[in-house]
Amino acid sequence: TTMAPRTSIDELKELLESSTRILALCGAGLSAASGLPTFRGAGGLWRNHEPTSLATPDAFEDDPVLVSLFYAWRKHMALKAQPNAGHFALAELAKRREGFLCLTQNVDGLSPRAGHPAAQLRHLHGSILDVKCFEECGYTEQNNLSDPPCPALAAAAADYPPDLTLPLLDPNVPTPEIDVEDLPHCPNCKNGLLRPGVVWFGEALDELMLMEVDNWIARGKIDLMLVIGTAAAVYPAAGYTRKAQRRGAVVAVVNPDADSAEGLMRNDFFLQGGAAEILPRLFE
Ligand code: BJW
Ligand code: ZN
Repeated sequence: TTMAPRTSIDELKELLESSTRILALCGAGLSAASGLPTFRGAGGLWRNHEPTSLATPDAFEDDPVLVSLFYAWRKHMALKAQPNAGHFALAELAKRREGFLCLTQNVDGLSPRAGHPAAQLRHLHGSILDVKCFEECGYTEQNNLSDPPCPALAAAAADYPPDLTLPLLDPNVPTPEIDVEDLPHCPNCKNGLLRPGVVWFGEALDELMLMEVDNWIARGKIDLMLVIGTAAAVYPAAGYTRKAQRRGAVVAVVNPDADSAEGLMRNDFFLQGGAAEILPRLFE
């Protein structure tokens, strides 16, 4: 429709109260107030690289040192960051509402740290705290907290700004010289390099997880779909909005940027603002 979306937080609260099945899709904007940069738009560059150009198997193949440095830095920031009021509000909603499922594209681990019950949270794009073998021998390691990930990458830590509010690594500071052989290798096949347990462009999302999500969606009518802090430009994640609409869901977008919401086929509610401000008011 061409109708302007509703913007009343009280009206959305009312709908939320009467909803039994609620689905959320979260993105990098949810963690913005924790000091973690988003992918697209201001502040996204790392050493003059687009973060999305580093998030591919080809980038790792071409320059494993560069991509490993990028993820070592991202992991460091994720571990230093604290969950914000938006993560806590979603975690509280999950505890109060059995019929709430939260799909997050974020790999930073802030939702679990806010106490979000695991049964009501799916990490569509994996976790930056997980490690797996690049050669796909099947080796994986969960919740690896080592920061930096290995001694060779520790050299780069000298380069980290002490304060997360500072911009990303200075592109004028030369990339530390690291030998590929000194990057962490797979203890299982002894051959592959270790890589973060995230989903890169061109890689499949976990099949079992996708099935679980589809089963949840198929179980019945969805009353409300919350689209929080995401440009909804990456698939299959973005497609859940459409799937929820087919199950009858009213779509509510929480985003400071009106243009970001435009990409969705239709949004019945648009609450303009930061997730850390809007979500606590919505769920209180
Ligand atoms: C705030 C805020 C505040 C700011 N409060 N909000 C269909 C059509 C076309 C292409 C495809 C298609 N299907 C698949 C594809 C290809 C591709 C794709 O989608 N490409 C598109 C770019 C078009 N998809 C894939 O490749 C996926 N895999 C796949 O499809 O596999 C198929 C397959 C099957 C079988 C075998 C093999 C393959 C995988 C996608 C993986 C995405 N991975 C990344 C990197 C993860 C690791 C890492 O973290 O480094 O995931 S890319 C990056 O984008 C990351 C994010 O999760 C994801 C989404 O970004 P997000 O969260 O939306 O962030 P931003 O920055 O874009 O937006 C932030 C938003 O927040 C903005 O709106 C701001 O306004 C807002 N905001 N402050 C609230 N305070
Ligand atoms: Zn291996």
